[in-house]
Amino acid sequence: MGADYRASMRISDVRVVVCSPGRNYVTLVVETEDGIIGIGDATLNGRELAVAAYLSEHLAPLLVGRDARRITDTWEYLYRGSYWRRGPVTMAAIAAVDVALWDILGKVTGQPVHQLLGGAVRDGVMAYTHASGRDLDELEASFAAHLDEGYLAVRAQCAVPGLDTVYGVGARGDYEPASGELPDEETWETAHYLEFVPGMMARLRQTFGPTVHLLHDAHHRLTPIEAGRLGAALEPYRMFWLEDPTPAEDQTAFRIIRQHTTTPLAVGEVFNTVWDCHELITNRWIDYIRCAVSHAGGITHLRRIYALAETYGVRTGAHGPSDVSPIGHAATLHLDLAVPNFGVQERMQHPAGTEEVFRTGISFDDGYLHPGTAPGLGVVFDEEAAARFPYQRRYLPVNRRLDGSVHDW
Ligand code: GCO
Ligand code: MG
Repeated sequence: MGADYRASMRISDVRVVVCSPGRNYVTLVVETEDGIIGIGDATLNGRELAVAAYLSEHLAPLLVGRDARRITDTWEYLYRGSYWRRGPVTMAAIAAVDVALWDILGKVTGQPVHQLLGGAVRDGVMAYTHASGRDLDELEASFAAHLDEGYLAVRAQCAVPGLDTVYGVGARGDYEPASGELPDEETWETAHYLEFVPGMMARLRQTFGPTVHLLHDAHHRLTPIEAGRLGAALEPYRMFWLEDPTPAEDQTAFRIIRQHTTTPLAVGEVFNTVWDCHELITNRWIDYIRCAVSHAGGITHLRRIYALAETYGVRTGAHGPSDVSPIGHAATLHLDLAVPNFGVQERMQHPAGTEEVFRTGISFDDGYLHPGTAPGLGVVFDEEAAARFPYQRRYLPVNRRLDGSVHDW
């Protein structure tokens, strides 16, 4: 057991640590007066210091002296109490506070967070990872390697003939999007992409057979009718999902896509609150909601989004790229274990160095992840190690069409 649950649980210290072990992470550390430490992830790729300042300048003074056990009340205070609601910076900051408080509650009660959420409804969390290649042979090799690692679901991205650089494929075939003192520029032309992708999926289905789950991310680049056409062209390959077909802020775009295809649709990695997706869910325009704990107000808010989704037959597919820190991943996995309408969980390996700063109990066996059973989130954040990896400014790429105009990245 952790400390006596009836003991005072006043928050005595709140600190924000920005570090860059292989890539940038923003971590919130909340300490109670009896020495219990909770941690939360506030990483917002390419805009890290905006969230760090929101936390240290605006939220930390509100937290010191509060009872760490009042998780929902704190969420309401920070969300409703700010007047300026929503948005990625605000909701990443609130998420970090929320997750840190769940971590503290777990530690003080001696329970892993998923027990506090009602207990596990599954033994493990099916994960998908990223295969990518500079051509189809390289993609196929990458895909096969992930199947050998045990994955049952794999996302496939490939360079597109006629375009120099595209989303999901790095210079060496792998992919880590944020880089550079200034943004990299990638190229785009929808016609080239639409011409290429159905053949890529045909080849993967042909090579790897009928049972592997195939995923693909269009990364918010198509118009609704283009997305409808792509979804229809992919129907023979029985995709697990087509992700982010159109720019995500336009919910009604999905009504048009839905009229044209039965390929399952997933969206949500850039959403911050239920107000970004309530129309998508209640109209059943999507099949998977992909918000991340770290960007959508923490466990407290994401479980509400998931509950709404459950009512309308929409399953979860939480965002899990390397820019969600191991703390954010662990929080997501605890929620994944506990919700009935779980679908799949993204898993992208963190860069080397990350494990020196964040030590987790996360395991991966035969395609399934588990966050472990240690009290709280089960993640140790080593502040001394973090200090050895100072922040480095990094940007996500910008996309330009072949005529030079800026396109959605
Ligand atoms: C995904 C996403 C990411 C984003 C990244 C941006 O599906 O994993 O599209 O790779 O590009 O999170 O910071
Ligand atoms: Mg994506």
